[in-house]
Amino acid sequence: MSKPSKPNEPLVTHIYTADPSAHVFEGKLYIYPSHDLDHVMVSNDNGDQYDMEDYHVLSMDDVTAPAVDHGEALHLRDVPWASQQMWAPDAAFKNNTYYLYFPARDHDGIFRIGVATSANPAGPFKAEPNYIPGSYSIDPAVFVDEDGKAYMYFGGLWGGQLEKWQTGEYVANGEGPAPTAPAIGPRVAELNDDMLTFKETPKEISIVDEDGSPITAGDEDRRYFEGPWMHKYNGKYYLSFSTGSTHKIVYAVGDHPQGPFTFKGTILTPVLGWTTHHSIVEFNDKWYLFYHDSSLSGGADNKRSVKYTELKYNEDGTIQTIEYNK
Ligand code: FUB
Repeated sequence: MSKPSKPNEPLVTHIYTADPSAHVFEGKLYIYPSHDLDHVMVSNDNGDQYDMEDYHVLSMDDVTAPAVDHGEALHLRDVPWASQQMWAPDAAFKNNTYYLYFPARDHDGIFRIGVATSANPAGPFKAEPNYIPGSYSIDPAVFVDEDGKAYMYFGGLWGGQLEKWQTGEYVANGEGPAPTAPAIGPRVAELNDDMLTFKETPKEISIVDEDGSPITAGDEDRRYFEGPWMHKYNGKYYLSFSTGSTHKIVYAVGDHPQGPFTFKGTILTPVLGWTTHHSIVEFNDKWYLFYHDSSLSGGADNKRSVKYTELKYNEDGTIQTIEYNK
């Protein structure tokens, strides 16, 4: 049933959706969410409860129009390298092609990042036979800069396995740094023009405080956890992300797409449900935050719903904090 969209209400209620990556393609808003399944799962720190199997793409003609579910855009069964858990995706447009980027566990249980292509922003997408060589962990976000260069940001702690990649190789028992040591940063890699491969070995991004000191691993109100997003505003690069265990969406600003970035503040206070995950998009001269919460399911961590709200800047370019209302 289609109903008009309103701020802070689920975009769709016939399925659970999460981890929204919003883009303007062909004059419309397209949202690339995870598709949470309506099954009972016990939550654990490994994220086993997020056991998703496919993606649906949503679109909106404008922010008051009903959100349209375009149906199954890609299913696990059609991804040769993947075994389970299709987590937070993103999409990009280049070369007259739409690219869907998505994390999933490979047949060894290691999270990798894959890509699938379509001529249509709503899909269906056809997966490449292998994951992106050199990719690992979760939550890809692809940003195409004004000069046409494309960058992938990715990585997530705990279930997202980023702690296991500190040496550049997968270390099965790899653990996070001491609380006083610099936090593990998200990764960034420029993409080749084909948008299917990395041009370089992924690098760790540096996030520092106003004094230039690295944010530490024990600083859970500010350290990177998962869900990176990149947007550009007035020539500055805004890296925003989830703090995971403290459940905030926060941001840091830099002069270059690969950083370093200086921590600035909170964009969204904790939502109902353990995870928080967002994207930021400009549409018809306004800026919007797409996010999710677990209100529709009454608080089930693994049954989330995508919503949006307007995002506003202060004159100095800082972002006004959005107080979550259940
Ligand atoms: O949806 C599964 C995982 O939960 C995502 O990849 C994370 O960002 C968190 O939202």
